[in-house]
Amino acid sequence: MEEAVFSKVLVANRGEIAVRVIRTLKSMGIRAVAVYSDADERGLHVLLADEAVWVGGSEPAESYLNIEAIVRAAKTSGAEAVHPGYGFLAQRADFVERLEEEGIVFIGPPAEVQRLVGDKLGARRFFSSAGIPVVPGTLEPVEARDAASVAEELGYPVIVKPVGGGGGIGMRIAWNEEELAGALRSAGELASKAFGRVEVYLEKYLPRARHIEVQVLGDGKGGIYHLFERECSVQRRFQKVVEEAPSPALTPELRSELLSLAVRAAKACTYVNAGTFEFLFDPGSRQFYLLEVNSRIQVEHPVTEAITGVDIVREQILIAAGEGVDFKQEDVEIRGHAIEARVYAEDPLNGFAPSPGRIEAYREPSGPWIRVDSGYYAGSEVPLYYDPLIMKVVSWGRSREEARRRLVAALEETVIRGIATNIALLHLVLNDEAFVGGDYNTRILEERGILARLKGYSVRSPSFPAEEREAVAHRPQPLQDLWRVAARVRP
Ligand code: MV4
Repeated sequence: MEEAVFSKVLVANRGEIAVRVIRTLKSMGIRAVAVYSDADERGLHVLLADEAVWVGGSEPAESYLNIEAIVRAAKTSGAEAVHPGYGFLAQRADFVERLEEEGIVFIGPPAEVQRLVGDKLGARRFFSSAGIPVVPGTLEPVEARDAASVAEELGYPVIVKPVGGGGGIGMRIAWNEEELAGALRSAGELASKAFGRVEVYLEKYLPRARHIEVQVLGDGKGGIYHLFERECSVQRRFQKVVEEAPSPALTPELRSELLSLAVRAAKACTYVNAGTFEFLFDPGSRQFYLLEVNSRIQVEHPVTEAITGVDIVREQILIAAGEGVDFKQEDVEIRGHAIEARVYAEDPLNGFAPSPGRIEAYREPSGPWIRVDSGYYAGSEVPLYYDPLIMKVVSWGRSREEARRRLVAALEETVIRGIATNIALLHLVLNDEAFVGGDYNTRILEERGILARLKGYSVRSPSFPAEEREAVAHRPQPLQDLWRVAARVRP
């Protein structure tokens, strides 16, 4: 019998990522402890874990963001380590330190690394001094009265970014001086609401750029490894919608340039555990610019797993246990192509408003080289309190086109009733000429008129009588009734 690195790990998250982490824990022979809020008593993650601890009310602040409640759950369950997933406490240096005080291992980057890369302007200064190119812009916060002259110097368009933020929250683009005042105001307002900090900085906005990020792993012994890149240029309001690996934009030469930049950046900040180094690639000048570093497992990690065969969550756990990584850099190769579609509970016909509620009918897609990471099941409830991500559908193919066709087919057989979803948008993107050709950038949704084509669009139905299709849709998949069997969950 091989010895497990930990015997019990607490998963401080919910939904699909908690399910994802629990699955790897089980594959490693580690007991998985779920935590849940009032809204998640019947969450899929609760169902699949070996034990589950209630941590508070439905509001994130009362449960998944409640450091003391999570620490208490870890202590009472006897967990030796905590995996934070993404969001919630994943990038909170104070959480890492609090766990340390209790002798509990945090499965993620150390507090000092979190602090360095979590301060976006500080990170810009740090990486810029380390010789890593960052997007032209300010290295200090910009006062409202100086903004116009700074923008003039950079040249329009510019993008206003909140100092405290991350992941696009509160960012505003200004195409000219008239728009700048409004952009400053709304970026500042959003920033103070979301992060309690009004400071903003300016960057030149690169409208034709592609968003390409590198998956990095620091082994905790000074070794830095990469698992190639993902392209995430399809975003709506800075929320990623479709991601793929490898990037169709890169030649082998550009790829090795990007990868060595990312590894150099990770070495400069002595990166440990899984991290993503986000870059903008300007196809015109063939320049890469570091945007930010995400010190956590990311939603889109499965496309990297699909092309490399590396279980990134497993590597995170091994690194946190002091074992380093379980692969050699020279053994990791890009095999084929993978594409991920994020299915959200949101209503494209109502301004993409969240669409919480009960999932009345539910059929997950399957098929050759299709992976589904979901947090829900037929009959379960999508709470309004959290990220509306329902599931990720990931396809792999020997070629990009094979992966794309498999993903289109998978979306066409997916059924989710009772709540609105963005599946029609995903279908339009995957069939768009620019996407099919791999020739797209961060403005694909606008430039290709995809949002405008959404109205009245529905995913092509197979030649099957509508009533029968409906009846099939409502037949339960096995998981639907699993909760009745699981004694831990009250019926
Ligand atoms: C940018 C940019 C262009 N120029 N910064 C989006 C998420 C966040 N991490 C950084 N993001 C961007 N920053 C400059 N200076 C383009 C993006 C961007 C984007 C912008 C609009 C619409 C879709 C986008 C998709 C990816 C990245």
